[in-house]
Amino acid sequence: MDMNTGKIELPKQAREFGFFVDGKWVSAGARKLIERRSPAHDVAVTRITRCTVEDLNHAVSVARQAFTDRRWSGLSGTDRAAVLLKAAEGIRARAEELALLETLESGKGISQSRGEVLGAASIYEYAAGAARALHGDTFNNLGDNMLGLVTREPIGVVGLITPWNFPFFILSERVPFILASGCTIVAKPSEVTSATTLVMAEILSDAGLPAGVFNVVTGSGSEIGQAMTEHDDIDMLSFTGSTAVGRRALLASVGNFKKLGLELGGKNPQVVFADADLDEAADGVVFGICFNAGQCCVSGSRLIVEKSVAADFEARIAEKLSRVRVGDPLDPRTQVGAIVTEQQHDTILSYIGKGREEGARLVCGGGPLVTDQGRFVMPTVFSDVTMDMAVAREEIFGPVLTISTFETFDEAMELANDTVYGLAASIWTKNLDKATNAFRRVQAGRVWVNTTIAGGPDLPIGGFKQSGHGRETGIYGVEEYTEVKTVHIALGKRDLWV
Ligand code: TXE
Repeated sequence: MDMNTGKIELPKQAREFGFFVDGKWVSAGARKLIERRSPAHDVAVTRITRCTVEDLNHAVSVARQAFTDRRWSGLSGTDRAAVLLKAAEGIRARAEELALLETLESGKGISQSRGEVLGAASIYEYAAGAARALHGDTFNNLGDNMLGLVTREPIGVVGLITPWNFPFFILSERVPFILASGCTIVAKPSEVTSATTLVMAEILSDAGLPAGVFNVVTGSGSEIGQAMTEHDDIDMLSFTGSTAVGRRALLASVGNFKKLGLELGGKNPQVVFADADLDEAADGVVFGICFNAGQCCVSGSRLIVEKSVAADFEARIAEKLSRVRVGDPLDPRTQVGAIVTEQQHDTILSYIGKGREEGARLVCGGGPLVTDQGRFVMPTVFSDVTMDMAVAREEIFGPVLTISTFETFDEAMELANDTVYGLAASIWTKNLDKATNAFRRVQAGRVWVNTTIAGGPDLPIGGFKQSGHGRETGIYGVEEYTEVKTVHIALGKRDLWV
């Protein structure tokens, strides 16, 4: 580490991982490896195993056995909570290792990774409480001869497919809730960011999670991921990723009618009214588009601003963006790191090209940041954007903001809802009536008023429209992984039918 800047050095060699099934590491053996190069430095940092479909099938049968024999689901909520609390301790103890792996594989700034890892530990602590709070319902009003119960049972074996943008945080928004419910898991992280999920398997095992309850297979999405979506012995699939793959998962689920939790894309509006605190709103908008280099499903990528303040607001954004630090993610001062893959980099640049061709006015940015190594994109803003342009309609997943204007409240709401997505929205105004009317009208699973991308595990997350199905986190996030069972208990002597 550089003592003046706090900048961390690149590791000397790539770390190699097997995969984790039935409480043990399985080494790659004769299987192929997938090498991951740091997107910011172009050097190999990890190697993971390209698991086969047989490996997946084995992991699912292990998770099935662990579910059926009730080694986890049969424990009390208190006992499950104890393991989750120990896992939180384990995450804190290995926080620096996790944060570094996350940064090396994803390209996000190390300070952000550290924050996400510690945030993840606190999600496990929240979920430990939820494991104890989970309960059903009783109907004591059915007369003296009948008692009604509604019990919640864990749904079974859960397949978990996670993306590369928040590999550890998204994992942690799901795993402790699934475990709190009593289910068992087979996880498949993104092939470019698998390391922290694998380390988590070891942390959970060290925390006392019984063998076979949390298993990780690694490999390609089109092979292992697709096989998971089709698997007849997986009871529920939680998928986070693109809307296109989410649609495939939905089609594949028909084999055994598995339940699906889907968190997909977004094209999230930032609605700024003239009576907002414009400086704070501009700060929020800049954060909302720069966070994780815009590779964030709840990224505030569509600014919809009241015409009377639009020019002033645009100038504030451009000024603030000029002060955002883009660069080496190993430097703790970096705010915007590298773009995760060559493919994602090309996608973002092609959208920037489309914005120009479609006649949007470039306010700032507009291309890659030229560096000796790695791939970076300058935060980019397009103004005079209309909703027929691709940059306004499609999820870019990069630091590209579009600006459109409105004159009336209704027009603002129409623009905000003019999208197939419905993941998140932010509203900036100091007028309570306006804020309330706006959050009621906007079609999104998460709404922020006078802030953006904020909040913890207490509240549920998920999308409206093509942004997905179901909810994660909060008490809803545990209930999501349960089946509801209705029980009628007859009391006293039966009134005979025959
Ligand atoms: O996502 P994929 P990609 C969006 C974002 C981005 C685009 C493409 O717009 O530009 O998706 O990114 C696994 N069956 N989001 O291609 O392919 C894959 O291995 C089952 C939004 O990386 O959806 C990985 O584990 N699984 C998003 C996961 O799906 C398959 C986060 C996500 O990868 C599969 C990421 C298949 N056929 C991208 N193919 C968000 N909502 O946060 C791939 N996978």
